[in-house]
Amino acid sequence: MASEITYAEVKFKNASNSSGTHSDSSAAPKGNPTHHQIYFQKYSQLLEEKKATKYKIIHNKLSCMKNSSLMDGKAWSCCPKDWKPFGSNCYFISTSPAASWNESEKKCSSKGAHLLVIHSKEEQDFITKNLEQKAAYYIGLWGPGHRQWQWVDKSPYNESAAFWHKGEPNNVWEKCVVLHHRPAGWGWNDVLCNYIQSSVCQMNKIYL
Ligand code: MMA
Ligand code: CA
Repeated sequence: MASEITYAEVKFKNASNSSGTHSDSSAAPKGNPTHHQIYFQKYSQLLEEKKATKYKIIHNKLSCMKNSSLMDGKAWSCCPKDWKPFGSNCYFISTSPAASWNESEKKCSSKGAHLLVIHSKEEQDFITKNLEQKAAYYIGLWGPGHRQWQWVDKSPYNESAAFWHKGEPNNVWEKCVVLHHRPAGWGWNDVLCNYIQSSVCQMNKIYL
């Protein structure tokens, strides 16, 4: 899947501006080579690697930050414009149109991503800071039955890194999971999969 994705028009940000919130900033990195040189060099490398036009361009604009250390010789870590970077991932909050769990996962998939997979409290706290307390958001956790919870990315479900609301999960018919806010804070609730809700998509950062 990832190998079928190419990216057009890459924008770079100063390494010092690491908050990642101003994704439309196009400030060139300090020193040389210039923004445009890196852009053309990297983009033509990508086109070469991916054999150009055969592949669909999914993300037209990337927002990139200079890596503090080289990752596999890649100097930049990027998220699509309007996605939020955290750790080695990019996150997209999808509010409209709200959709069933299946449709939500399909929408993420069409962006080269999947529904949110949460593996730490820090990750969940970062996401929820960007969410509306009145809404509920599908995450990439579902149960084929008998409380066998599964993450959409096939990573293992770990009970000690599960953040269920008190009293949840509570219903065998509720096989999909939302992240939502209750007076005690943010947590997970099992719900019917045809429930129409917002969602959060996640993908790995793109390293250039
Ligand atoms: C209640 C509670 C949840 C359940 C939803 C379904 C509002 O919360 O019983 O566990 O999933 O209802 O709407
Ligand atoms: Ca429930």
